[in-house]
Amino acid sequence: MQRKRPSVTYLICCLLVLLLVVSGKAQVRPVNPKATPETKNLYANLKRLSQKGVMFGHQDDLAYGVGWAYEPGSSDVKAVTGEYPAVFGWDLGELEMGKQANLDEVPFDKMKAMAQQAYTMGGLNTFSWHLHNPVEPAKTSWDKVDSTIKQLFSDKKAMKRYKSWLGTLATFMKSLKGPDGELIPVVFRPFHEHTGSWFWWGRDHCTPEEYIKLWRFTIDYLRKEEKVNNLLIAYSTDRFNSKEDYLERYPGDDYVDMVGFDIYHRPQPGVADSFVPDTRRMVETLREIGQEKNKVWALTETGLEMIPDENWWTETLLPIVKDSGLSYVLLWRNGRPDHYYAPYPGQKSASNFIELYRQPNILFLNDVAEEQLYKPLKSN
Ligand code: BMA
Repeated sequence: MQRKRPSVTYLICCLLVLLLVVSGKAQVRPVNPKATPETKNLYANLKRLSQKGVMFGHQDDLAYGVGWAYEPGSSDVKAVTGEYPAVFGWDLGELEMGKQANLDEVPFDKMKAMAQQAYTMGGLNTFSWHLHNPVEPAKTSWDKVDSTIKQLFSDKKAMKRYKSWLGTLATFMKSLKGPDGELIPVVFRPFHEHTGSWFWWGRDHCTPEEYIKLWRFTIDYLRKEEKVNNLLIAYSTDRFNSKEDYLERYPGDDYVDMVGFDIYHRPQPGVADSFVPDTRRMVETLREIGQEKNKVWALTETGLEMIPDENWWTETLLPIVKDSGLSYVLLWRNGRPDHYYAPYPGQKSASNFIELYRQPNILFLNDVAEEQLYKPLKSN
């Protein structure tokens, strides 16, 4: 008996199934296999969106700005451009101490409500943590104590304290809920700027092995003991010289979703300014690492304090982030009239900031809301 040849329709169907399987496999996944569906969607969307443009972010944007605080709806970025940033940065420092407000006086209940607002509007939240020293809890992040990590792992009382801090952190993360009761996925960026030595977890105060041990313990504890499944984990250094330097304390591909670094522009009178080429070089190294590891990459903190250069946005920031594949760039907080990193109406660089805002590949909230970060990956 002659065998029937498969029909063209049948072959096309097989091909489509194959394509679906292949594209499904190619979709990037967070390191936590138990990540919530929205967290998985967010990660895949961050990867996709980073091919379209760089999201603009600002620390404490909804909380306060130059000359105002806690006025619902306010934002210095919005006051200048008419639009909110796409990324909202927050810091959990002193949550572990049982305080009602963080180290910069942002009440945690308000922070939670603002993070919910950012999520509902379609933006992204990222949390850093300037935590105190778990061995000597009266000491802050900045009190440089050598060998804290080593002591933490040999001092039962300190370890118990640290676990309770992680419990408090987990409770906060698990209390972030969207309108339908779903957990809000966020980027968690612990133990940052560790290629510098100004925090107790910095380079001069611990060995690479100790840093990695603390990182893995922290992430495992949150995931496995506290069952926190709405975090994307960001590893972010300060200045670095090479790929090897960047990766010296990298805790491993199973412990990191996003690679980033923090870098501030601090021009010195009489010294040639190489901030743009230096930072762009770091961005390129980061891109290489991100591509090799199939992670998302971001400029997790930057800025020029008080922005005295009126063209800073298009002449300094833009050449650093343009066509870089960066997921986002986050400017630091507008804390005081002498400590701010985003313009406010009337500030010297405000009109140049609008030029940055108008760049098609620099994404603010409305561009990003359209992309539906928390929904399954769009096919286009
Ligand atoms: C620093 C400064 C401090 C602040 C800290 C944590 O860069 O802005 O004023 O307390 O970050 O947010």
